[in-house]
Amino acid sequence: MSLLLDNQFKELPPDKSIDTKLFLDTVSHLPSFFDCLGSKIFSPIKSDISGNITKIRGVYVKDPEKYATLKSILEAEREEHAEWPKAGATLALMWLKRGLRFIQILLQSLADGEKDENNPNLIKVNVTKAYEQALKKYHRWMVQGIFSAALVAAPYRSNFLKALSKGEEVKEEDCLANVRHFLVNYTPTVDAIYEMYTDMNAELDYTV
Ligand code: 0SG
Repeated sequence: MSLLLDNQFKELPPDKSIDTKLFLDTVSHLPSFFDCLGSKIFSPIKSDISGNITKIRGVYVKDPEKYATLKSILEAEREEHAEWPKAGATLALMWLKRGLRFIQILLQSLADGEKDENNPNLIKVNVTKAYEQALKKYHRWMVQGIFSAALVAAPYRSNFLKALSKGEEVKEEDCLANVRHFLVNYTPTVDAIYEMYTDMNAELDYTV
């Protein structure tokens, strides 16, 4: 079985609204995946993503009806402040979506067969591509240093694909087919969150 397909995202409705509970239930499976990667260096990344999810859920549970969609949470928080708050679920989702974009680009790059031909069992080219496109511009040198350390600890391609298959020996092609299947709903969901931040002018471009 595939770890990704066990936690498949649902197809978006035509208006691309994202059901908060469904979204939170699906993304909350992602942090445990870091435990399969075999290095403690991933712990701060796992904590960051878990913290984002906890924060969004904390807002949602206060009034599940009012916060039924991710957009309704942003709208409510926008109304409470004179400008977009550097706090709350709006901030947590802003960072979470960047992590989700990183995962999307990494998986897409693997699914597309992008490789370092000299080191075909490494995933550094895929991880670096994801980092440069999704995260790097938000990081100052110290956080970029965490990335460099994580890159050194990145698992071999074969081990990464095995982890995605929950430790089972699955043919590479079958595993990549599962990755592609997972991306069918995952990518539009991440795109829709990005579109929402753009349309609502909610993106904050500072660095950490
Ligand atoms: C398979 C190999 C994988 C390699 C993985 C490499 C990944 C890249 C490494 C990047 C290192 C990131 C370390 C953490 C950085 C954090 O400082 C930033 C900013 O964090 C935000 O800061 C918090 O997320 C916010 O939390 S909140 O919920 O309370 O709102 C908030 O604290 C904010 C501070 O805001 S301020 O007060 O300044 O306004 N986080 C990131 O950059 C996101 C990192 C996501 C990485 C996703 C990697 C996925 C890997 C998957 C592997 C399959």
